[in-house]
Amino acid sequence: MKKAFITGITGQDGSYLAELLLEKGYKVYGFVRRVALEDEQHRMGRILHLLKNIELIPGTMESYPSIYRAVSSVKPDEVYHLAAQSFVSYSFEDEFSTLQPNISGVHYVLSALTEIVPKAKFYFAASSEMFGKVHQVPQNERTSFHPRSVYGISKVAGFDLTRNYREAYGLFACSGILYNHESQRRGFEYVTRKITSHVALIKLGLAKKLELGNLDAKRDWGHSKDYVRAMWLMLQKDKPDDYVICTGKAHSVRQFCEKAFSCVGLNYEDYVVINEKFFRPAEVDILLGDYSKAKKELGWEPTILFDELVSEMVDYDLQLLSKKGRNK
Ligand code: G4F
Repeated sequence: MKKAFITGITGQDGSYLAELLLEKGYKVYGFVRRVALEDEQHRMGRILHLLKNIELIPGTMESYPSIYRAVSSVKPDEVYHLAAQSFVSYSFEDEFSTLQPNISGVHYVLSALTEIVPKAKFYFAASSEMFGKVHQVPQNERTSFHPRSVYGISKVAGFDLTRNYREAYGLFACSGILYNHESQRRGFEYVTRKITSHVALIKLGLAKKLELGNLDAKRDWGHSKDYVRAMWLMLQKDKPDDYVICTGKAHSVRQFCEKAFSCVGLNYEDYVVINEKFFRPAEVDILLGDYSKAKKELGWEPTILFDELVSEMVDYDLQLLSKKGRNK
């Protein structure tokens, strides 16, 4: 039985990836903070249904010995490094708690693998944020990086570390340059979930308005379930490489609002209010990817596109709130 080790298993992508790997017959190990184990209901909401089938190893990404011990005890065949401070906005508020932990996390995992299981396959969650102030539209694997946040800078460093471990030490190390990917498991701080949860609140008469920042930013939004499949496919290849994973379609935050409110028969213009506090010091105006390489070499294509994604999220948030109301 193949063994997979996932950092960030409690997050949106970690939970969908764990489901996929279990379906494929893997033994799945998750690296989690000790506090998560002490507060299952709150911190492990996305993987509660999987707890019987996976093994959790407590530790911290900030400590090399902690990662070394976990990798030594599991001796994984495949490693998916998803853990990071991944909220871009927060990286402007506190650069220090994003830059160093995000970079050292990937470095520690790469170093431990090289020492303990040099034949293991490694996946790094890179990001389209690395393209930042984009040098071309759409972006592909050859587009140069121009990150616009400390978060983006940390991902460029992780991407370079991953490539260097591949080239210098022969590690099977891949980066997925993933564009924004969402789902009903997305955190409420990201713009998509913030919008769909407010649409539900407003529809049920529990809120009157939705405060947002830049409505003109454009993103290439896909579904997390599709994107974790791409992660797995990268590690099934004979040779490691880096891939752009996206839908090839961009929409603005305004269009997301328009669609989400229209799902419940409302007009976003009646509820959305601009608040300057949600603007970023440096914005990424447009991210639009080209997934031709992933299609050709991995046989990967997105199956859930914008309209379906938005309605799934709105429907889920409506059900969630209605259920909470009934349980009161
Ligand atoms: O949903 P967001 O916070 O996602 P962002 O910054 O694009 O980052 C996400 O995608 C990256 C891949 O490209 C990942 F690497 C990263 O970890 C994360 O998953 O913001 C999307 C856009 C931005 O342009 C932001 O300025 O929405 C705009 N926006 C407008 N009003 C807002 C808001 N974003 C948030 N979070 N909250 C607002 O009120």
